[in-house]
Amino acid sequence: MPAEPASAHAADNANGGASGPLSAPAALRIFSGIQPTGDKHLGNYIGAIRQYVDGQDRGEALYCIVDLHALTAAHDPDALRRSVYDLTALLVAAGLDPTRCLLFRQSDVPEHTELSWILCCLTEVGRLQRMHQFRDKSVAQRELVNAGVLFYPVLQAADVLAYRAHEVPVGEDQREHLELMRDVARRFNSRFGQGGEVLVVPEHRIPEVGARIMDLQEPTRKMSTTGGSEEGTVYVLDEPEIIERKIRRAVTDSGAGIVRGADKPGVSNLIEIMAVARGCTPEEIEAQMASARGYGDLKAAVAQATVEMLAPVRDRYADLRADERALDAILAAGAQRAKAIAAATLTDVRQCVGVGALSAAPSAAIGTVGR
Ligand code: AQP
Repeated sequence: MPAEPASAHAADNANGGASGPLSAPAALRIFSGIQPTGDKHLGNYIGAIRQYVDGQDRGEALYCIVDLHALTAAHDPDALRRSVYDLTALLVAAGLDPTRCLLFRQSDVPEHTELSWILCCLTEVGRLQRMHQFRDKSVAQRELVNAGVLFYPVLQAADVLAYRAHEVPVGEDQREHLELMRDVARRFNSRFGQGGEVLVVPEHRIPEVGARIMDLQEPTRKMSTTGGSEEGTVYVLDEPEIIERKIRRAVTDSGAGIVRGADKPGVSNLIEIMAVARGCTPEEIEAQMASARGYGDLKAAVAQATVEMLAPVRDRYADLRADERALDAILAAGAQRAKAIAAATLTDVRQCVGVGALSAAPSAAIGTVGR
């Protein structure tokens, strides 16, 4: 299913990015982060994880388990460590291949937090306060809205910018954060780049179908780790019978037509899920379902397609999760290689902003204007 590349750069590279070993120079560098919180759901899978797998064939792909972002919510330290293993196993089970991508833990590369502080000093507090996610989470965390929730998008910007990534595969809910990231990169370059592009201004890559999978019980709100309904959230590792039950009980709309529409959020959501699971367009699903007897038939077909899509992930997960040493080895190797890239960016960034020792040989990314 094609995704929406944000610009000509991403589109030009969509089929021409280097694949294969990471030692090859990157025509297209792809980066995305994912939180090790809660159980990953169908929205995460369709909006993000599926795109990660696809990215391995399109460019130099780096994927980061953002455990530092997870600290913005109340958490148990041991559970957080376990969740990093859970997510590593899930991502590998879903098709990430550590020989074709770089998979690592955010906290293993301290350059992220250093860059985050520098970028904080270029970001208006007012803009952070107006971000949708901040407003939603600060309502949800009424007792203690920690500063990490406010600065969350700045750390996210640092994650991506530290790698000079060109493209960021995400779901629709991250569009606003990507815009902030782009503005911060532009501001850094115009203030400190001396005419060069020290930080690459990245493009989002949002799937055309499945960018915003909705809660099955409340189809006007997105399927979500926090705040969603249990019955309306399909988890990637749910048993087939559970998936079938949740989809069978999905809230649908008045009228019997199996077509998408603004007044049919429940049916539209089911059609989109099925289109992704079957690898065809929503229009094709509407045509296939034209002779269906009603929503019952639609739900049965969506349930079957979803179970079939997720079954291979579920089948591989248990064995992968059982071997924590192997998961550690994947994360350690990923972090080592990620650190080499991020450290080079940070050398330039320090040089530009005037902190740390003066570097004898400035990188080509730093412009010559004004020198
Ligand atoms: N409903 C969704 N549809 C499509 N894509 C989605 N994503 C999240 N929800 C949907 C995408 O999943 C990626 C990982 O997001 P994350 O690291 O923020 O993980 P999360 O906390 O598990 O995501 P949630 O479910 O969005 O949590 P809440 O709502 O509690 O904050 C991102 O690329 C995101 O776009």
